Amino acid sequence: ELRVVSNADVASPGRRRFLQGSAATAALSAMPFSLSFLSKGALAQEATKEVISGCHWGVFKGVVEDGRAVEFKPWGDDPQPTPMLQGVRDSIYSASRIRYPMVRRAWLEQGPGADPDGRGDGDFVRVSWDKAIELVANEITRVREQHGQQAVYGGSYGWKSPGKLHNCKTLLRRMLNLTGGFTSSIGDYSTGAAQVILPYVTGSIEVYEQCTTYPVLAEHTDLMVFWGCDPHNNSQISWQVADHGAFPGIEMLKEAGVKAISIDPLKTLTCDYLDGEWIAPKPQTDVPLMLGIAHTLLSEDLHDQEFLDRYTSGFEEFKPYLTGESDGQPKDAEWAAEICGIDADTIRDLARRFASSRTMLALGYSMQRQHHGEQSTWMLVTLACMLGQIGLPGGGYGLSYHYSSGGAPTHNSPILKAIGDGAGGGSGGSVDESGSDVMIPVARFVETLLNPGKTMQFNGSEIELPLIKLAYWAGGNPFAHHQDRNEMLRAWRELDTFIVNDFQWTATARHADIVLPCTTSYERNDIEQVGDYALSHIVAMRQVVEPQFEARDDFDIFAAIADKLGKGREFTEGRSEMDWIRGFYESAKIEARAKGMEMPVFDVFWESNKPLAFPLEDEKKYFVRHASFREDPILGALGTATGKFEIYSRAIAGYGYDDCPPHPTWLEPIERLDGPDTQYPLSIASNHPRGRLHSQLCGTEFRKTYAVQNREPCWMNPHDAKARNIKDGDVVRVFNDRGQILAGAVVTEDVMPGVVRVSEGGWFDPLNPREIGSLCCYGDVNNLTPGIATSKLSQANCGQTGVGDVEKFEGDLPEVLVFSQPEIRS
Ligand code: PGD
Ligand code: PGD
Ligand code: 6MO
Repeated sequence: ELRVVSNADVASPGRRRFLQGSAATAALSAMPFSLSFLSKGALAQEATKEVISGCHWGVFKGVVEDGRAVEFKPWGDDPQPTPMLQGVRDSIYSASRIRYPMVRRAWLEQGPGADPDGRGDGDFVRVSWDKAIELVANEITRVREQHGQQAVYGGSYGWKSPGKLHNCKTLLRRMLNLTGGFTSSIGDYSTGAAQVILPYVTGSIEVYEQCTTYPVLAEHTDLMVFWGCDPHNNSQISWQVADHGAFPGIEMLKEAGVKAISIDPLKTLTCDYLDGEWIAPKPQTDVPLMLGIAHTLLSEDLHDQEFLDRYTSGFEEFKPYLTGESDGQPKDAEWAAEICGIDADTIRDLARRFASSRTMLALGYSMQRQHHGEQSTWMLVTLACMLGQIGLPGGGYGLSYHYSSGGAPTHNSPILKAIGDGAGGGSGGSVDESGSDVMIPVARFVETLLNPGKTMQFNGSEIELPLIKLAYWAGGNPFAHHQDRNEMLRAWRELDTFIVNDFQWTATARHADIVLPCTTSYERNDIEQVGDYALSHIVAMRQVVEPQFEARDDFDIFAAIADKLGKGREFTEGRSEMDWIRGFYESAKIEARAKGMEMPVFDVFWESNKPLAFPLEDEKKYFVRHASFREDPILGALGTATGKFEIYSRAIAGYGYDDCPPHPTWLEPIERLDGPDTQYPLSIASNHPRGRLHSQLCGTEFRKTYAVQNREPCWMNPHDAKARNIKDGDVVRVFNDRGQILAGAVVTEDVMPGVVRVSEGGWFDPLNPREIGSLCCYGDVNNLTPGIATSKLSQANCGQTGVGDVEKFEGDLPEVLVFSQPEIRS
């Protein structure tokens, strides 16, 4: 392994042990120093080679034989490689690969906006790259001239590939910023509600911040509560290159004998691994469950009044709601039991165990991706405040244990810079100098298309929804990620033009007017850090194979468009791919030096074919979240208005939103299992898939490892299956008023009765693309979910809200076509 030389490591014997066995200096001096020509054409010509690279799924070596990647071998230091890596390799070669620039025939022949119902029917015409770039550039100009720059939407949300240069989302914004302006998006689909409410409650967004580390948990925690939180599934991937540090972390808990409880409608992988206690509430009823626990703490005097007095504000305003003094309904265990389906004794028992143990409440994101999703996160923090263990080793709450290996200790590493969006931001929103750019909450794009000119409340401000005529997506799959597919299809008809860069024929690409084929990150060079929190290494993402067919890098595509619009030089700054990568590395090298570490020169790093390791120091290894605040609530004050945890928010009270009251509150969602006005008998869980990253890899051979009759799996409890005469392996139709999909039944005790699970990310494959409401033949769950917002506060998505029913599919089984090339007549 290649490591930095740290002055501190050499000087201080206490820290030296982190380098033991690594032979840092030896590794460096043994490195063959070879300067090479690092251009694309210069890919080594040996018959077999192994090339280091990285992706959302981890660091790997691409084994290349005669120019073809035959295997992606996990890196030797990966503590838990994901089996998905084989699907990753296949994404280069899969049948769903986009080969050439394509334009929808009606759009090409009749112009923008022609035959909008025909989007998705596969009638594309192949064009040359020159033609495609010209069409795109001219259309951007036309829309800006006719409708204003805000009519161009470049908010393009999604899980594009990692890499500091080939960040297609940023590159799209860079091109649009430099050539005029556009409407952008704010927020994300992952934590849209939590990231807006948490700054009011804890003073920062928290959800993407480091948790108390696993070594601390292993030593101090008695009880680890995984509340809708499944690190063993969700940390298979990371936003940057995955380190998989959650796996050894969870193993430490197991070895230390930490007791685990999983509160989840599904039996999770983490619960299984830790042999945890499984408590299955009805989906979307966690707020009542938390309130029932809180009520027990209060009524049995198990809450920490001293903590509440010293470190929080607003408990006195919340208390009358909890006791029922304000609305006549005590939120006691009996009341909660009635709603969430967990019996009152269990609820009281949970309260007592939480209070008598060193308890860590680990919350996932699913519960805030629900109607009124702000409340569950707020209520969990409130519960942790009442328990009074925040800032103590192993106690309190953690909001990213399941995500990108939060809790895996952070190394002492510099931060790699990245290409900017042309407006001063690395990858964030766009603020045009003319000030005319608009940002809309990311999940409200469909609402915007349907309601131009409407005023929307958002986080204490008002937004006038712009008229959008052109949307450009790069690095996301809205026809997978957005809710209420049929409403979305209606909204899409308002667009004149939809342009997509991707490397695979997703439903999004199929619904585009202009499709530009890009490279996968295995066909270009880049650089990235390993671990979103761990930051353990810098890895060269070296090109594994040549670009396939006519694929081009997003960088080159956007540079060409910018050039057509007169800003080519500004876009590239005259720098090549390797110039940029070298530049990012060099500035990290300078930062590292300031931290007392010496990174090898770039060429040594690049040619080493190894990730560069950074040291881990005690202070960060044993990090305790909010310890400094607990130590000194004045000097370490939180970023909230009062500097304390806010159980009541004056700011939110001031907004006066009916769907987001000023303290955590149970609000009925539009629908839920056994809800008062709910029409359907089953709750639809749309968890993140075990065998994919959202929709990524659905088009690869890896699908065969989980698909049932080539359909997305639908997990059902035996009780619900039997009642519908459904057997394991049957094709079923899952439906509600919003839509209908086919899926393959998996009958399992791992899902509670009343809940079916169809993971998000299945590719949308309408039987008749021209018909809204048509049956989806593969199983895109977002045909069934509502497109509504969580609340006026955060306007986030409600992907994990939804009910429906399931029946055995008896008709002629339609073929799944979405994984092959669309019909091409050229
Ligand atoms: P991905 O499948 O990752 O889904 O939604 P997102 O759109 O991120 O899509 C990424 C796309 O980018 C893929 O089509 C991939 O091929 C493409 N891509 C990858 N690399 C590149 C590149 O270098 N260049 C270009 N041009 N394209 C590239 C995810 C979103 O879904 C998220 S984050 C969440 S948390 C939500 N979760 C749910 C949910 O829990 N339940 C429901 N019902 N719905 C959800 N939707 C959301
Ligand atoms: P989910 O799988 O949707 O993941 O992280 P998030 O935590 O949102 O849900 C986690 C758990 O919550 C599941 O076990 C689910 O059963 C449970 N759950 C659902 N509804 C409820 C409820 O009402 N109450 C309770 N108590 N539990 C509930 C998502 C995160 O994962 C994100 S945002 C992204 S972008 C990444 N996506 C993927 C991915 O697509 N695939 C994998 N393998 N890993 C990922 N990691 C990341
Ligand atoms: Mo997400």
